[in-house]
Amino acid sequence: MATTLNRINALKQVAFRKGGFDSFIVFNSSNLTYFTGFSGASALLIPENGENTVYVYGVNYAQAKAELAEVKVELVERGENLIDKIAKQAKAFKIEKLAVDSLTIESWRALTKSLGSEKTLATDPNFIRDLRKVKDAKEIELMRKAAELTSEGMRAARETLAAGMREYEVAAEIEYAMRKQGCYGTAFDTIVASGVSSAFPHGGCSDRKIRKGDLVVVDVGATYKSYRSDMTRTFTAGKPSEKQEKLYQVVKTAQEKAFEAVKPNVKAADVDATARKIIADAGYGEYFVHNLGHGVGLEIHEPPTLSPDSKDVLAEGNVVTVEPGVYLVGYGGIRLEDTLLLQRKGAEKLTEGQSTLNKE
Ligand SMILES: [Mn+2]
Repeated sequence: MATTLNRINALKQVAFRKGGFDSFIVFNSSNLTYFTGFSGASALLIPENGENTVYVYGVNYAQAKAELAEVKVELVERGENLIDKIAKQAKAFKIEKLAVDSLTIESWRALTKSLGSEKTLATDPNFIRDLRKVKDAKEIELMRKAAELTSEGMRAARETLAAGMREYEVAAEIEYAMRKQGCYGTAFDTIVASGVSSAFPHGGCSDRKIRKGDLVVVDVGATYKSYRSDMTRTFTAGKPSEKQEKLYQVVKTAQEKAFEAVKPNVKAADVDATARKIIADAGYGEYFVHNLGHGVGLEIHEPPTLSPDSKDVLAEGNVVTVEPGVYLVGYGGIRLEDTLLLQRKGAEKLTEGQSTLNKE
């Protein structure tokens, strides 16, 4: 696979040509997975002149040698210091102006000291963030699969959820269904939040017994080969009340209008505003207490952000969630969420599933 070199070259293009750097060190684990497809790397040194080098500790060395064909694999031996080792290599490559994606303060200090004062060290001005926002064909294929598995999980929730069950039992059914279909893990801790807990956007999943008449927020995500997906539905245990149906329609309309607004070249803040206005006009503006959505990929929350203060402009290849919600503390909450892929003309829903409050 030439994926690693393609992505490294894309970074070189912006970081070296536009940014004026002559090398880049990747430390962030999602970024390392993005460039290498391997989750056990500790650092990746990308010099303008020299070999791209991945640093791994002994525990991951054999796997790195087996899986990484496009970069040099360097073993960090017992007793060796990773930062010193990289600095030494950087000097050998005659590196002058280095960018890093993320580093602890301690490591930053150590690297600065190791490199010496004549070298320039700077943080990535969002080069990788911007690359990762636009998914390539390979990523889209994996995200489709992750979304399909997520939809399977939601289907299981719809089929099994009933009054008398405990929240964790519903979560178990969801995760079992996704696992059976081939998911690699959950993208985040499954949320099954019933009754008063449904009014907390991150209500979690407890041993609470679901009662008749409860609103139940189910937020599910599957991971497939490191790529994630995100989906939420809200159900009632038993027949919904008039108030529940009314609230649900507000959130559903907000989501549908946001779907129509999600397009390339549109400001993410404007999509947020579209959904927020519908909820505000219905009188629930103050109860929509979070952003409309977020990017998804190797991480469950990544750029672009669909929020009132977002500076992002949406583009073809973005994968984002649209998830309006209304939360009435002491009563219950409703959220609807799907993961969308931005195509040239509009958004395609990657997660698929019925959207009704009443399960029957
Ligand atoms: Mn989400």
